[in-house]
Amino acid sequence: MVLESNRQKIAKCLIGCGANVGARREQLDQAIDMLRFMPGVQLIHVSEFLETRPVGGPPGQPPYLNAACLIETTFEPAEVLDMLLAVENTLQRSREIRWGPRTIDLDLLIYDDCVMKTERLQVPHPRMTTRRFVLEPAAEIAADLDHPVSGCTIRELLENISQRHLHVAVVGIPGSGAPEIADAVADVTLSRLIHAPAPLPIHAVGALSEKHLATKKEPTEQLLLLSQKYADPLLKASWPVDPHGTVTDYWIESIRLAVENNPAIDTNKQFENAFASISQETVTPHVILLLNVNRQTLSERIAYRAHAAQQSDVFSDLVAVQAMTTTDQGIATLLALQERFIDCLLRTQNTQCRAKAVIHLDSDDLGKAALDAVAAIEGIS
Ligand code: A4P
Ligand code: MG
Repeated sequence: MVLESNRQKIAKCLIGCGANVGARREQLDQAIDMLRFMPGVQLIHVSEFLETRPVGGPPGQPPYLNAACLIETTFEPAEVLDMLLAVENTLQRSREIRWGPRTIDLDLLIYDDCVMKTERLQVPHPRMTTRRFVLEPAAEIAADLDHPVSGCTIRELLENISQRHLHVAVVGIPGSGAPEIADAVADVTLSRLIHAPAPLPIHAVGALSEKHLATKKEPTEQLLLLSQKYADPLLKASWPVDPHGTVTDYWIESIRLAVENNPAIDTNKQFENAFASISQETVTPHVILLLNVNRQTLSERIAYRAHAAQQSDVFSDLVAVQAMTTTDQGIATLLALQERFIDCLLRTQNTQCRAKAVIHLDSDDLGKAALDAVAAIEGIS
């Protein structure tokens, strides 16, 4: 029977462990011993314990001891989470502040090739790809283990965040707050900041009449000029080697995604080929911070900023779309593009032009999104 054979299936899981209050080493040892003697679990490897700087959470926290374990288990993912929570509870873990000090924290990082998201469990762990305190111990015991979303091994993920000059791209539709989040990350990390050289080519089909559709199509040459402008600061040939990094509030592939399936924009094989050769010359971002905004916030934000956008270039990403986005059709066009970003970055295995580390951030509250973005990038050092 299906149920029976599911139960017999043995899954390989990577578990992340951390502690930053109390007798950290003893607490980690106790947690690992509980896993060792858990029925249905076989403990395969345990990494060394690594002292790390706290990432995110309230300031002034003591340093962490972090470790990773590789287990084999017949438990389903939700059962593994229950087991980890039970071990945490036994070790008196209290939950007062998000990312606050803790006697023990056990995270399910990877469960075979499972990709899932429910209210209480997301696998692979959504923040692991930019966390050195996770990847270093994990690489020690499971360097060749695959991370199912990125299509990379743990070793490759660690190498990715160990580049000397990192490129972090903040990606989102106009109105998602990409310029603001990029500013915040560049500020904190002392990185070079590059704003999009021009707005994305976005037109709502409904906002243009049939007659306009024929005359207003963005010609291939225009799109290629724009693509070249996006590419110029990111050329591999002149990529810096200093350790401060570059933050951009755009991603060159956004142009391709913005024009794809949009009948208001004229693309053809010639465009696709020429675009591919421009894009190939650029550095693929090492990390993408992918912003997600909901319909309500997007409408309010655009309406509120429409006036300001005319007065200054602070919201320059919105100037070009402001006329169309006040319509429902305009908002729908932007949200459809947001879906294509998510599809391209999180749901497909197309890793050629895609960052190895993609962190999904909810940008309805820009203050919180900025804190989460900064924490994701601080986790790299
Ligand atoms: N949850 C969802 N997915 C998972 C998963 N894959 N593994 C839910 C474990 N839990 C998962 O977690 C909150 C809820 O997340 C759980 O009840 C579960 O249903 P929590 O452990 O209660 O709270 P938390 O850990 O404060 O929140 P969060 O967002 O899980 O934090 P993280 O991402 O675990 O980060 N700095 C250093 N140097 N070392 C660290 O170990 N850890 C954190 C915590 C922050 N900074 C750190 C470290
Ligand atoms: Mg946790």
